[in-house]
Amino acid sequence: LDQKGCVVWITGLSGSGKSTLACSLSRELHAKGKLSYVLDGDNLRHGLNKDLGFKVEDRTENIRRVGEVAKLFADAGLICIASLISPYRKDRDACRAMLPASSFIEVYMNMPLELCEERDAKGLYKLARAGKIKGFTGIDDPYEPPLNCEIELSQQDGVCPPPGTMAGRVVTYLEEK
Ligand code: GGZ
Repeated sequence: LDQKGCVVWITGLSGSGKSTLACSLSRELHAKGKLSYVLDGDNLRHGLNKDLGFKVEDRTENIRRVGEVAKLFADAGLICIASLISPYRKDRDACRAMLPASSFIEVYMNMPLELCEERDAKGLYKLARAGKIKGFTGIDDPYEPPLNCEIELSQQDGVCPPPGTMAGRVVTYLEEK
């Protein structure tokens, strides 16, 4: 396998496009003959992490477990793409600390809350606004943006770049490293 394993950690609000980017990135890498594997927070919560909710301690444990699994994939030589809200800086930093420097690439989906809320694919923001979900990230639960991420993706002139374009930015970064 002529590739070095690493973890691409995508953080951001619900609805910011993390899963879409993860999927697009995985495709782009596949097209280049690179092996990758996507660990998606929402999916893992149906299996590995189904005992966890959204309290601070649960989110911390959720991220810790995914960080450990991501490390295993990276050790095996894969590009592991983890997409989780991962709202706390210290939890993301703990995952970073599990890996050699430069093997953890933090990607921040810096999209305005208004955009995420407008998308509201699962209607969760609406429920959170109505008080039917408590502790929803961005509404009544915190999100701590990265201070030193490797890649920050945001709107350009008020529009969100297409997923393929954003994935391309990550691929370019990986190729240059
Ligand atoms: C945030 C929540 C919540 C609360 C349910 N807060 O957009 P989605 O729906 O499909 O993805 C979100 C997912 C978040 O799981 P993560 O494992 O990524 O979160 S964390 O990293 O914070 O542990 C959202 C849904 O779960 N969801 N309740 N209260 N998101």
